[in-house]
Amino acid sequence: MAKTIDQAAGVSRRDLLGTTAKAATLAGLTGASGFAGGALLAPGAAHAAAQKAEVGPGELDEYYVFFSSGQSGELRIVGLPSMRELMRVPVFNRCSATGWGDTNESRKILTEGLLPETREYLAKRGGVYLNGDLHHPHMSFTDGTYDGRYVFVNDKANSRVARVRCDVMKCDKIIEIPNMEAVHGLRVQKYPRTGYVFANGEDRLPLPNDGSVLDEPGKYHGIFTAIDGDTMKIAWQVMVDGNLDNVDADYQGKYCFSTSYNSEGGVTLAEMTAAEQDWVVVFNIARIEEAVKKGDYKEYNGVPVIDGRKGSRYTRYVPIPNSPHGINTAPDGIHVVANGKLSPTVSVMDVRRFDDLFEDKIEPRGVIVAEPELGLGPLHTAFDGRGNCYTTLFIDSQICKWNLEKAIQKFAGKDVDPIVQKLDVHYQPGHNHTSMGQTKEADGKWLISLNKFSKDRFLNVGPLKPECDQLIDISGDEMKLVHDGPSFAEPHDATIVHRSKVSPVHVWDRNDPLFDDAKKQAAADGVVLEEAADVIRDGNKVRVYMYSVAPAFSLEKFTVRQGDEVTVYVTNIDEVEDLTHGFTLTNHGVAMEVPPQATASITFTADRPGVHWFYCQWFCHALHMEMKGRMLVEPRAA
Ligand code: CUK
Ligand code: CUA
Repeated sequence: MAKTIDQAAGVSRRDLLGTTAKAATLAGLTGASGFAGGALLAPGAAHAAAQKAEVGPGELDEYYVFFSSGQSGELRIVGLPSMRELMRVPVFNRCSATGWGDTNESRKILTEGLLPETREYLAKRGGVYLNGDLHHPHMSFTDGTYDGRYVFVNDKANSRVARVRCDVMKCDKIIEIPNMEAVHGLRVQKYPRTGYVFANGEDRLPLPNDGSVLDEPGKYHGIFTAIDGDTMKIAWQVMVDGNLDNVDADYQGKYCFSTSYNSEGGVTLAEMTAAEQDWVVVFNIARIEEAVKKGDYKEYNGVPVIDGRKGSRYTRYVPIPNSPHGINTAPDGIHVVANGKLSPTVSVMDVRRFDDLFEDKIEPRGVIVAEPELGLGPLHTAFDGRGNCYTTLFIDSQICKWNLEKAIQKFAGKDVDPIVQKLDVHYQPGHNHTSMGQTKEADGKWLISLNKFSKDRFLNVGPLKPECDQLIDISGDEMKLVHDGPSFAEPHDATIVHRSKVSPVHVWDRNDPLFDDAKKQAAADGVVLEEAADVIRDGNKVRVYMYSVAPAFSLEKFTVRQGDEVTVYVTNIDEVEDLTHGFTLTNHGVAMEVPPQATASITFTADRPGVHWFYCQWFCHALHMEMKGRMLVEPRAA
C-alpha cells in the first residue's frame, strides 16, 4: 500500500518528509513545541499522502475504531482510515436522539448496578446520573486477540464500568464499583479470554468510607478491581499503596499490572510529586484467586478485598521514575512499557521475569530490561508488530518511534540509539493507537494520535476548541501524517479493530432480552406487542401499546386523564434494514429511538390537559412528516 503512494508522490515528496522528520527530531531535542515542525510540512506532501487514507464514496473502511469521548460520556465508532464518525453509542450520557437515560429499558441498565446509597442520592436528582467520563474502551479477547463480543468502558466521574454489546452496538450493563472512587485505567484479560475486566481506582479513600475517617490521608487506600466480564459482577478487589493510574495485562493470563503515582500518599500537588520514584504494581492473578478461595480477605460491600499493600504476597512494587502514566503490553507477549510522564524515559519490563519476582529470586528492578530516554512527557506507547514502539510525548508534541531491541541493547551497555524518528503532532498527544496493536495480531499499518489541543488546525469555533485526532501511516520506514480529524470532548483512548473481527446484526431480534420486560407486561395485559393498538388502564397508571410501520403508528390517538402515569410502548414491525422510527411527544420531554424489530418504552406523567401531538423523529418515509398522532388529556375534575 505504502509503495503505491510513494510511487505516486515521487521522490521529491519523500525528500520533503525527510526534512520534516529531521526538523522534528531537532525540535524534540530542544524541547520546542510542534509549531515549527508543523509549518515545515509541505502542503503538497500532506495532500499527496491524504489520498491514500481516502475511502471513496460507497467504499467501506478496513477498521472499526472504538473511540472514548471522555467527559461526553459516550462511546464513538469511527471508520479507519477514513476517520469518518459512524455511530455514537450513549453509555453514561443522556442522549436526545435515542432517549438513552429516559426510556425504561435504558433506565433499568443505568440503575440496576448502582449501590443502594447511590440510588438514594439520585432519587433527588431524577434517578440517574446524566454525566460520565469515559476514558478507556477495550474489546473482549479470546486467545490474545479481539473476539467481537463486547467493548468494556470505564467512568471516571461516577466510578462505574459498563459493557457494550458488539452485536447491536448498545450498552447492556453498567455497574458501580464500591470501595473506591474514580475508575480510571481499564483493560481486559487477553488470555485465555475475557474473563476479567481490570479497573483501577484512582483516588485513595478510607475503607470503609463512612465518615469515621476524614482528613487523615495516611489511612486512605488505593483499590484495584477485577470484574467478571461475562456476569458483570465484581470478582475481587486488592488494596494497594499509591494512586493507580493505567493498567494492562499479559498474554499468558498470569499477571496484570498498574502504573501508580503518588507513592508519597499525598493529597496536594506538591506532596504527590515529591518523590523521584513511584512504581508499577504487579498483581499475581493465581495467588489472588487462591486468597479468595481460602478466605484471606475482608469483605466490604459484599466484595472480597485482599490486602495487596507493599510486602504482600499478592503484589510486587516495581520502582519506576516519577509518576508513570500509560502502561502497554507489546504484541510480542513479553515486554511491557510503562510511560514516564514526569520522567523523559519509558521503563520496559520483561514479563518472563515476574515468576522470579514473586519468588523473591530477583529485586523488583530486576524485571526492567530497558529504559530509553525519549523526550518530554511520555504518556502512552503503541506497537507495530515489527519491533517498533510509538510513544506520545505530551510536552514535546511528538510521537517518538523507537526500536525495542535497540533499547534493550542500550540498557545492556551497547552504544546504539534506539530512537528511529520523531514526528510532530498537533498538539500535545495523550493516547496513541496502532491498528490491532493491542493484540498479538498487530499489523503495523496505521497509527492514530489523540491530541489534546487543536489550536490553529481548524476553523476557529470560539474559545472551546475541538481536539485533534491525527492519522499516521506507519506501514513504511517513516511515519507519515495523512489526516487531521477534529473531535469533540474528549477522546482519551481508542481501540482499532479489524472489521473481520466484528459482525453486528442489521435488525433487532424480536427475542432479544432487552424487550423481556415489555413482553412480560404486555402478556399480563393480554396484548401482543407486534399487533398492539391498546390502551390499558390500571388505576391511575395507563399503558399505551402501539406498533409502528412506515409511515404510521397503529394508534392515531389515545386518551388519558390529567395526572395519569402513562407508559408508551412502541414496537417497530418494519423489517427493512435502516428503517428506524422514533416516538417524540411534544412538550413532555419524551423521545426515543425505535429501530427495526425493536420495542422501546418510556414513562411520564400526563399533567398537561389538552391536545398533544406525538410524532416520529426519524426521517423514515416520504410521508414521515405525517407519521404522527394525538394524546388527548382530559382535565382533572375540578
Ligand atoms: S488517560 Cu487520558 S491521556 Cu485517562 Cu488513558 Cu492517558
Ligand atoms: Cu417513522 Cu419517521
